[in-house]
Amino acid sequence: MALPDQPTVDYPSFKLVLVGDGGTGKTTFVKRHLTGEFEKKYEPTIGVEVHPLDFFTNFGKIRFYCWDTAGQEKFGGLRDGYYIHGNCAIIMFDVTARLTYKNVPTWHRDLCRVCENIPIVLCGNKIDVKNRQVKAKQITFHRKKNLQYYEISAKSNYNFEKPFLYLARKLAGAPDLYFVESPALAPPEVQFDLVEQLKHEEELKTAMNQPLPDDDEDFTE
Ligand SMILES: Nc1nc2c(ncn2[C@@H]2O[C@H](COP(=O)(O)OP(=O)(O)OP(=O)(O)O)[C@@H](O)[C@H]2O)c(=O)[nH]1
Ligand SMILES: [Mg+2]
Repeated sequence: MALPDQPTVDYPSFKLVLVGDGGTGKTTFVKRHLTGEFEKKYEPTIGVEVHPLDFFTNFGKIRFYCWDTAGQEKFGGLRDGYYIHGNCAIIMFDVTARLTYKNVPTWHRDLCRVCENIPIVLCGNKIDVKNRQVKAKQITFHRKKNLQYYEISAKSNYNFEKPFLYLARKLAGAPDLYFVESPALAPPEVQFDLVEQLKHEEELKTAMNQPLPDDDEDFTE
């Protein structure tokens, strides 16, 4: 979904709404994609920056118009205009800040009120930080709601393409879709312990086979 003053493109394009608490890394994440950063448009009436991010797939080019709010969510929920005509979404939290994970159900509820049945990816960002606060096995919300979950680090580009690939496959109805070319990304700004992260990914896999806790109250200090 293009903004009124944006030229539409002759290949499939989708509105992607990006939500999550302030400071979780939404802006940092979309700005990794250099073309999208260069071509962003600011829409002052709804206080949002829209970054067109292109990806090259074996089925041709695909564009995500990534809607990134300028932090006004701190003043209450986002306006419906932000969500309306959303084709897909990313809900972001910060693995170093528990509260941002606790707030995920609220973001999910607000989103689903306006956008029914759209593909959604949950992203736990900042996995490059040592001593993360939200452990892989505590992350269960996506299983309850049938969302895809990825661990990411915007600052190191770790798993940058995964959420887009998942959404592109769902939107195209093509599980065999893949990216044929990597987008130009900003160079990594942090290094992290990949071996440690692979342990977290293993933990996540194991947790997938455990029974779900009864409710979100299980997630306590
Ligand atoms: N270590 C680390 N820091 C990150 C990462 N991503 C973002 N940050 C930092 O987190 C802070 C907040 O990032 P933003 O991208 O501004 O967060 P936001 O979600 O856009 O915040 P609002 O616009 O207020 O909603 C900044 O200081 C970023 O540098 C990451 O992957 N790793
Ligand atoms: Mg921001």
